[in-house]
Amino acid sequence: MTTPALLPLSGRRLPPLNLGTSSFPHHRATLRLSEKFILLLILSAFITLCFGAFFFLPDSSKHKRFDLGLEDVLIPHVDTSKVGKNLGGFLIHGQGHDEHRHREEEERLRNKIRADHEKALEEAKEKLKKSRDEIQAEIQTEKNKVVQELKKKDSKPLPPVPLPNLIGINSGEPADPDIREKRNKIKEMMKHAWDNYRQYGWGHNELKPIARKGHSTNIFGNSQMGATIVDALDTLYIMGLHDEFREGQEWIDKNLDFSVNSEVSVFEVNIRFIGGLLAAYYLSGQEVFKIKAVQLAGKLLPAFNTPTGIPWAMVNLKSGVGRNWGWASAGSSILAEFGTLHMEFVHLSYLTGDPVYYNKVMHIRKLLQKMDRPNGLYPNYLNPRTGRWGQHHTSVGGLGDSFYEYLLKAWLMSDKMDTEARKMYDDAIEAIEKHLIRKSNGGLTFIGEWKNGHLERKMGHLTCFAGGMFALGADGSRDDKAGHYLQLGAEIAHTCHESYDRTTLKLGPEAFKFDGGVEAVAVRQNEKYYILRPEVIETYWYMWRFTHDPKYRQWGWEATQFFTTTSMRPSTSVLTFIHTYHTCLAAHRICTEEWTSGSTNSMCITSSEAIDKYCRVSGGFSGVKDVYSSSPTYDDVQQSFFLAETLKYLYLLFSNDDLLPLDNWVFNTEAHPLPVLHLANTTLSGNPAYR
Ligand code: DMJ
Repeated sequence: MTTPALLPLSGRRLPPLNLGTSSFPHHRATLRLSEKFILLLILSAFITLCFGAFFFLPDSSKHKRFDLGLEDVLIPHVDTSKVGKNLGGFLIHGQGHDEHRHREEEERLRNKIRADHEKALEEAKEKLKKSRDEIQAEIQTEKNKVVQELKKKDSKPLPPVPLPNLIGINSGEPADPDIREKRNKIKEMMKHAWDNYRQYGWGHNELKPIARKGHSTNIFGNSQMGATIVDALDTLYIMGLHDEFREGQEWIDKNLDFSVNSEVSVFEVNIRFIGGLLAAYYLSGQEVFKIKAVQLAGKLLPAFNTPTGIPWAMVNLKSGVGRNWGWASAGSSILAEFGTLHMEFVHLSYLTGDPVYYNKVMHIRKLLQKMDRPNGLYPNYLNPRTGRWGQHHTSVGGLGDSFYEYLLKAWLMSDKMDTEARKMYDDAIEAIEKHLIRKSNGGLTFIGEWKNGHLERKMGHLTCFAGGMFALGADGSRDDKAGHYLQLGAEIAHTCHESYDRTTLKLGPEAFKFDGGVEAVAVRQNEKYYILRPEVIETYWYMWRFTHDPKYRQWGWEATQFFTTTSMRPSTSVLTFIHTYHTCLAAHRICTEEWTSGSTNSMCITSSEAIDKYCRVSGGFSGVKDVYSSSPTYDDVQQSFFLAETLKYLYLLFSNDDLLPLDNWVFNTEAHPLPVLHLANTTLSGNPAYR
């Protein structure tokens, strides 16, 4: 390889020197003695010149050069301002007395450093005399001391804040024995999910119920942060599973540590961890949850260090370095992610008396308010460096969904004082109704996705939450269109129920179309899965609370039947697997027939019990890969949101309305209830810590 190839000079290749074969043959690699001598002479002349030049430099520049050296690190400068006014010029030549003192001072420091060095060497020698185990034990003790110190520092008590009105946290027992039985069934399912996680996945983020081991995804980074524990706490609490709640609390107290070198999703950590911890704090009053929530929030704050203040999607909890998802349009942050922090961050400021969290989310809101919106719609992508929209895609499902939800809920959570949020919600919903909501040929109302001026007639399972949102926002809507929005909520609930009803398993696919003769059915294979998502049941519950139409409980129970009837038992051999699977199918068929004919004879009940006994995955609950297949395969993941949301909404659906009444509680997007704060307008002046 030629030299230019190794060291390109400003990208230009050097032409090969043509010295002639006789004077400098190409194959000769060494220099003659005389040539070496000349080179050495040139080199030594050059070095002498450099040294000489140094002594001709003015004094001040000599000092500067020394200041940058090792001396600067080892010998701290004497602070002249502290030494006394008269000594201000103590480094200037010609002031003999000062120079003398300076030398003395340096000498003293040098001696001290020498002594410290010797001491350290002695200690090291002593250490080396000890056994490997002894040294390791000593290191561990030192480490523990540091961790304890840090913990003490982090666990400083927060300023006392008056707790908002916490009503309806232990109620909801229905009088009707049938409803009570269903409610108990949901509670038992929660216990099944929890116990298996406890046994096989404890401390991991999620559970693989068939492999019976821990599971995680990149949203939680690479460390085990017990996502299921944190996400499940408030569901355990409202179901009265207090022993399990205490187990979770103990784990959090002892093990939940955020000083880990792990890159997590800011949004997911906020809605699941901070939301979960705050809800657990409000429900139980246990300080540990509040303290952990605040510690974690501190770790998320560096994500906001972008030129616009729009946070990165991911942040490393240890280094604070943030970045965006590689797949997002033009390096953008995602609307549903940076727009779903408001509720939790307002609560953090309320509880700590520190406005930093509130300011971060209000800054996002103000920035969004100022931006132009194509057709009044918010695109899903916003670049945090330039502050410009990415691709003009708008969705009420994935990438957009909870941004709209949080506008409405910010208003509700402020006891309807945050009218700015309500206005933004009303404006956004009007544009969505105009451009995204349509009726299919078969009369089903659906919410499509806007892609560069074109409406894609497809709706996601995630979008189904919007039925509940419309119902929740009906009261207080612009031009008093409450009836209209309640009706819209009912229509979305109906469409989403249809998407369930048109499948073999009576469970909804991830996305379904309204195009080319297709109505509420998934077309692509990769849209046919169901991963225990909550959105449809969430909408049933809101609709139930606002209308008390029994069909919503009936629809919720249909879904519950699936969870208890069509899951498959893990098997020790292929034969048992096939046997179990056929038992499941057969039993499910009998049960479905009995159910649709409205009969509740003992055969169905017996079958149902048998199905529960034989068909439920004994290691927990799993999602399925194809809801249209009569022989579905399982994804082997028990999502943490199944415990946080799906089972909670089901439990609430079969509870009385006095459990977590909607006048006092607002659910974050992960179904964690946060109390309404009685704040004056959008400020935090309701909190004495701010006065
Ligand atoms: C949950 O984590 C939250 O509801 C989020 O807003 C979006 N979807 C998942 C569950 O489907």
